[in-house]
Amino acid sequence: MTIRILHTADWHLGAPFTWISGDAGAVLRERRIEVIREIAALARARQVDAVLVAGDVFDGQHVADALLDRTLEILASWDGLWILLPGNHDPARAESVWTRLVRRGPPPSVRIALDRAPIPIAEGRAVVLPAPLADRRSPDDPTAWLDEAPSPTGALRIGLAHGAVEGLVATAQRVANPIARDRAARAGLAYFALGDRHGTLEVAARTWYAGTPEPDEFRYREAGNVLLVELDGPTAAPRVEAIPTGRFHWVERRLELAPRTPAELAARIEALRDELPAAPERCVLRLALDGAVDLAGRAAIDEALARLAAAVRHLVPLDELVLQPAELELAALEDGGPIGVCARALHERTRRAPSEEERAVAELALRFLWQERNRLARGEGAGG
Ligand SMILES: [Mn+2]
Repeated sequence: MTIRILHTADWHLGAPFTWISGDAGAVLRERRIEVIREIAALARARQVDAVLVAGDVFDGQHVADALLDRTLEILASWDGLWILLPGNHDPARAESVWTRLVRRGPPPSVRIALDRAPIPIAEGRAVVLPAPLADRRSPDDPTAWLDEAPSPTGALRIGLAHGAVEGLVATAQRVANPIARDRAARAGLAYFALGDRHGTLEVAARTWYAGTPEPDEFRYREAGNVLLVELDGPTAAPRVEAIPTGRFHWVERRLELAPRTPAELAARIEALRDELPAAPERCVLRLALDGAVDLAGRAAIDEALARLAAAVRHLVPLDELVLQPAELELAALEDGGPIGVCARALHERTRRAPSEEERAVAELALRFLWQERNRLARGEGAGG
């Protein structure tokens, strides 16, 4: 009879998003918790035998007690078996987020895989072999024990681990928490459920990273899923369905800009909205701007960026634009008084500044002068 599980990982509950200013951080924090309620609903709707959470359930050891209570309340909304694995963000130390959770009295349907001990599921027709992490970084393969792990005759063997499959990321350094790429074959696993990588990926035969159910970084386009896994037998190929659960899209774009009319430059920024994979309020956008523009173009871009920032959930600008005032613009600043003198001096500064930082400061000052000059020309008065 088919064994059916949900495989998920990297919930990172309590992730602070402190680098995201304003309300967006709070919205993203809240969403990470609410997606768990949707996973519970999926578990019920698809009638799975267990939900396997492959590590980094919590973002760290010091998440608030209130978050632990709320997590238990949400997990209780499905009364089937949850198996939670300690990962590198929430390792099973002597005192940890897990010992705190245990003291709060989780229901029997919530199993925390603190030890390298098989956990039977589906009335013993399958056994989950967990590889909990006890430290943030270890040079040893935590899944080595799976090769020799005992299991009842006839029971399917399902591995559950958190770490870096060897060879997945090219690096000269030794990776922490390495996992042998052929572990599933060596340990006779019908399926190997992994966490750590936040994108969804079939990394080897029978071996999957579920990815995080709610995206939280720009690197992975294929994040935001849970995996419904159906196992028909110890040698049958697993049937894996990626079910989308993510609400927010983390999108990266790069624009190379050259001097154009202000309207054209603003239109380039505006056009980004139509290229987003979802409604702007469901997008966290990192926008790199490269190239050179004049003062009027720069002002148009600033206004367009402000409109874009108001439309998307959060905008992270990586602004590398170089300011190249047109001769006409510099002439317009020549008022025969202090503004003209300052503008010429600042323009020289932008071209000869000894450091990138000083050049940026001089550009900012020049942009400010340009704004003030236009305000005065419109008769609005300084600072109005
Ligand atoms: Mn993680």
